[in-house]
Amino acid sequence: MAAPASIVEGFERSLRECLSPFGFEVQPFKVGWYNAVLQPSLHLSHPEDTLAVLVLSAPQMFEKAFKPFLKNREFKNIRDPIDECVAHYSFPAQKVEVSYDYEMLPNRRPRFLAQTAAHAAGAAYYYQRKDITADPWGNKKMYGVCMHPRYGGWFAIRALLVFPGVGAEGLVQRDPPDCVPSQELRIELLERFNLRWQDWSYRDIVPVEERYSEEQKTYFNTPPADRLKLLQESGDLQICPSY
Ligand code: B12
Repeated sequence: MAAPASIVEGFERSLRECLSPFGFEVQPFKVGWYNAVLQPSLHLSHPEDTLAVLVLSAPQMFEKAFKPFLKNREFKNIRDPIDECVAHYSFPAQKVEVSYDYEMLPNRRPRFLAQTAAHAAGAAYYYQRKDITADPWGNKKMYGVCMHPRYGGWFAIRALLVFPGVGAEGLVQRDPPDCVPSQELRIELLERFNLRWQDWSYRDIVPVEERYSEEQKTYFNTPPADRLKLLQESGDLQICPSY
C-alpha cells in the first residue's frame, strides 16, 4: 500500500529521533534501488516501492549506546554485545523485518549486501574494483569498500529494516557523495582496505569529523571470543560467575 510522503517522512523522523542520540544514522530508501544493481537471486523479495531503512553506526555509537547498554542490562547468554545493542535500540513497534550485517542465509550468502545497500540508499559510496579504469592488481581478488562523507571508514553498516506493505513512492534517489574521486586515491583506498586494513589507515583516506576512540579500537582489535573478558576487566560488565 502506498503511504503518503508525509507518513514516510514522519516515520523516518521518528526512527532518526530514536536512534541518532545513540550514535546511529538512518537512511531510508526503496527496495527497488537496491534490487536494480543486483542479479535476481540476490533481490529482496518485496515490491520495488517498499520502504527500507539502512542503519549505520557512527564512531560515537560505542560510547553513546554500547557502553550505557552494557551497564543497564542483565547479561545472560550474550552473543556479541554490539549486536545485542543494535537489537535493543532498533526494534520499533511497527511490523518490520530486521536483517543484521552478520546474518547469513542457508546458502551462506549474507542476508543483505550492506555495501550495495549503503550505495543505493545514498549513504556511503561503494568503491569497487570496477570503479578503477586501469588497475594494477592482475588476478588478485580485491574487495570493495564504502566511504562515508563525514566519517570516512570510521563507521559500520549494522542493519537493514524493511517495512512490508509500506510504500515509499515519494522518496527520490540521490547518488552517494563521491568523496574519493581520483583514480590514484581509489587505488590507494582499495590497497589499504585489502592489504593493511588492520592499521586502520583506509578509514582516514578522506578528512573525517570523528574516529573511533582508543577504547573502541582496542575492543574491535580483540578477538570476539575474548571481548567479554576485556569488558569485564575494564569494569564495564559484571557477570555472575555461577552461569
Ligand atoms: C563476508 C564478509 C567479509 C569476508 C569477505 C569479504 C567480501 N567482500 O566478500 C572477509 C572475512 C574477507 C571480510 C573481511 C573484512 N571485512 Co567484511 N564483510 C563481509 C560481509 C558479511 C558480506 C560481504 C559479501 O559477502 N559480499 C558479497 C559480494 C559478492 O558482494 P560484492 O563484492 O559487493 O558484489 C556485489 C556488488 O558488486 C553488486 N553490484 C554489482 N554492480 C553494482 C553496481 C553498483 C553501483 C553497486 C552499488 C553494487 C553493484 O553485485 C555484486 C553481487 O552480485 C559484509 C557485511 C554484509 N552483510 O554485506 C562485511 C563488510 C563488507 N566487511 C567489512 C569490514 C570492515 C571488513 C574488515 C575490515 C574486517 C573488520 N575489521 O571488520 C575486513 C577487510 C577486508 C580484508 N582485507 O580482508 C564492512 C565494510 C564497511 C565498508 N566501509 O565498506 C562490512 C560491510 C561489514 C559492516 N558491518 O560494515 N569481510
